[in-house]
Amino acid sequence: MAAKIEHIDHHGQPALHLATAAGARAVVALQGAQVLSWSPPGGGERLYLSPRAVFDGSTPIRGGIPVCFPQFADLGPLTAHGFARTLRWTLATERTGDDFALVSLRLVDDDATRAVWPHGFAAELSVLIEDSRLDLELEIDNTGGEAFDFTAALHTYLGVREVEESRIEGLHGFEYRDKTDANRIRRDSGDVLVIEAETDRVYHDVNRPLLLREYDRSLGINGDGFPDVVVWNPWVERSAAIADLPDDGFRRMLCIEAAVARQPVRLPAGESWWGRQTLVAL
Ligand code: TA6
Repeated sequence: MAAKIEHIDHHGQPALHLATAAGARAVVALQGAQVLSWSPPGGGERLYLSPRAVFDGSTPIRGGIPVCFPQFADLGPLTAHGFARTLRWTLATERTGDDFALVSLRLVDDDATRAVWPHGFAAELSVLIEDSRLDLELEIDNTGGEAFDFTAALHTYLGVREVEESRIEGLHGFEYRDKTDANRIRRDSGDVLVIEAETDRVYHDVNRPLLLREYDRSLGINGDGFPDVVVWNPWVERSAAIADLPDDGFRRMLCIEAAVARQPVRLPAGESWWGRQTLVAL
């Protein structure tokens, strides 16, 4: 049996279901080119999708892997995390082999995007599942006549069994901006990062892979092209204040995001940029 890609309806919205012969699975919504689910062969779900996520085709979907573009968070005048996550992307490529399934989705500028961000662009997100790996690659082309600046992220909501029991390894020694503490710049000094309070950090220039350890499973996380790593957990009070997250939602999720945030990318006319995040179930 070869890998398979099916067009499905997911909570009333169009999506793609990817499956490999070995048993890896993923669901990708056309809205935002957002991966909503991923499980490696023989393993359980590795992403967090809020049970209160709204699927109305225009509200950002809480969970999975939102694509933030052309603005990360509130680093500019656009709505938080930019418009890419609320727009419907189009399917550009679907390919399968014996042991992989690949789709790529595209978003290009139109009157509505130019009204808020006056630039010509083409964004393409490729999603590959192969063996125990999920690979996401975002390519941005400047199709307009002038250079533009952007920030971006793959805002990955990892599913965890219990956030306080999870350990992030690999961030020791890196500088970060702490959004929970007036954006102070600090340096990570712990051997591992354990989430025990609201955490909202942009780690700068992280040039090594990370490991997320849980009781009985681990996940390798690698970024390429994205210089920064964001670690976010809203904890008790913020979780309760977020309407599309259950009050205890923070216990089951941990965002480890591949981002370009500290320094915007300046993309000259006619040029391209790409960034990738790879998750490997261990
Ligand atoms: O990436 C972290 C972050 O920017 C946090 O500050 C937090 O607000 C989160 O993203 C979620 O943002 P959203 O707009 O999806 O509620």
